[in-house]
Amino acid sequence: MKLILAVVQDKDSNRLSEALVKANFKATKLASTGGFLRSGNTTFLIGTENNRVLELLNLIKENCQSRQQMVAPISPMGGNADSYIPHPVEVEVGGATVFVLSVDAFKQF
Ligand code: 2BA
Repeated sequence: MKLILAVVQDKDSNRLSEALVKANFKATKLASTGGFLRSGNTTFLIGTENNRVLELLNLIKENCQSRQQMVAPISPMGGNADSYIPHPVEVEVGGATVFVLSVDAFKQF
């Protein structure tokens, strides 16, 4: 068995949830925050059999798109805010960041 951790953009989370239910995958959704942009995203925990991992990865790929996002620059620590000229930077976020972990045991009580 594998545990798939998928960090996706909030905009894609409902579509992905629906696709998971339709394809009979069981999932848990966690509200999460990106360490870099510090904006909300969604982390899915999905436990599945080894032989369905590829199907699941394709489903995540189909339902999560990449988008450009502007990053508000952070003023330098201890710097002079008056002389600081902020230059917003564009970054590409997603489609999805996915980790595939082996599961030692799976139990439900
Ligand atoms: P954030 O950390 O908010 O990152 C959003 C996007 O900002 C990233 O998109 C990437 O394009 C850019 N970025 C992140 N760190 C950067 C840095 N140090 N310098 C320059 N640009 C940077 P994605 O790579 O698609 O990541 C989307 C979200 O997936 C991340 O949101 C984070 O929540 C998660 N993530 C990505 N890689 C991860 C990792 N290795 N471990 C845990 N979570 C990860």
